[in-house]
Amino acid sequence: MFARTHILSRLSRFPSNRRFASSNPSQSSYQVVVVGGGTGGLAVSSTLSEVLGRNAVAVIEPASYQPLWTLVGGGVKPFSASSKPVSEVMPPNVSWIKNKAIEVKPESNFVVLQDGQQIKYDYLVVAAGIQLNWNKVKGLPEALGNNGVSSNYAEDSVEKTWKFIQEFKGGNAVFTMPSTPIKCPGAAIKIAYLAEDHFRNAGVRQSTRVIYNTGMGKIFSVEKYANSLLRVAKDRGIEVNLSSELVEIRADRKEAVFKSNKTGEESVLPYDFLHAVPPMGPPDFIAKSNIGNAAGWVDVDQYTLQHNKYPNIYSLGDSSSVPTSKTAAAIAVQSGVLKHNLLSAMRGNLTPLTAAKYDGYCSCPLFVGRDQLILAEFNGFNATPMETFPFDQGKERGSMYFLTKEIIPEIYWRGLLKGTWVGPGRFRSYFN
Ligand code: UQ1
Repeated sequence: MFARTHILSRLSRFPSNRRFASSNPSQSSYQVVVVGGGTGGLAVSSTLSEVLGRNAVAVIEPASYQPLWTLVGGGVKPFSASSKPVSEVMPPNVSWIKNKAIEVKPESNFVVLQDGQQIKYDYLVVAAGIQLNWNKVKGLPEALGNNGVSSNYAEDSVEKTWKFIQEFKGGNAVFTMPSTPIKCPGAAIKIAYLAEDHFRNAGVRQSTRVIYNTGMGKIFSVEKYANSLLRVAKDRGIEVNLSSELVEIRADRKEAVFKSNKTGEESVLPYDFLHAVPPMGPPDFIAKSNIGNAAGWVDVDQYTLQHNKYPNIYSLGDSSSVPTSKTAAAIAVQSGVLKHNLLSAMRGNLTPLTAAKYDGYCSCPLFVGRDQLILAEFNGFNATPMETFPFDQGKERGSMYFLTKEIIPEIYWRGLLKGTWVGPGRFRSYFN
């Protein structure tokens, strides 16, 4: 719920930040440095910069961030609705360092930028997102955007998805999902449902095979929604193949090569349209900085989001080791927890008793057709449903489609990025 007043009520307890007050653009020391100006970085820095004042909080972010791409690729929203320049979403009190963090020195409390500059911090928040590893699929980087191959995960091919879907004349429409964690794990299959819906309306469905090949062993991590997705796939004649990982695209022959994650066997599938979701992984600088776990994600306590080794480091969102799905809804709840705990730590008052704890909440709005959506909400720690509304959210509904298409984008831009939306927990308590 909207937490601004809650957090700002503590404002007066903070000493003003005179130590760092400076308009010097080459300032190289901040109370809080946030690596990443995506959803998590902005949600946290909005509030912290308001509480701590000017020149206290820096955000290191080289590029822009665009959510909503399933809807762009599916022809539901224009690209312009999905993207805003970073300058427009950066909180006013934040010092925006338009550069890339290449290493953190956790023993010395500074971040190294690409140009060699060092930025010192008292507290560090890592919200660096997830890395798209296009090169891990042979032929994919070259194929992307041409001859029926697209991805909603690439800025320069997301609009091609919709173009290719519209131009599709029948044949094999293939949708892929890797076996790695990905951001927005429903995205790979949502676009299959949206495309299938369009093929039906365009009169090409009968001459089309719609094939969803996922490297994962399940269609969805939560059984309730997995069953819903399988039911819809069956009704709509979408072929679902599990443990089937895209390993190569031979664009010249319009062939995709899949490898079974069970037997290791490879098979070739001709395609007329292919939507690829690339393998993803943690940003490389985390392992290099020795702040990651064995898999390379920032090693934090899954409840408090505080680093397991360095107490002045926190992390949320896709780059953290928190073992839940990588969704914006999860970031909303995590951002509330992180801000509470970081501000408590700054006051010298973070203890097991005062710490806020992330409850594992995640949500995936699963489009299954032009006006039907299954709003999956669940505890990512134990894969059980955690639904907000007093009806069965395993069923596809027009109301949930409307909520996701029209209301959640407003919550995202005006609430989450401004630091005031920390998830629907209060509504859930009210309805249930
Ligand atoms: C949510 O809070 C959120 O973050 C803004 C999303 O990301 C875009 C979501 O998709 C969802 C479903 C929620 C949860 C919100 C409600 C109203 C159930």
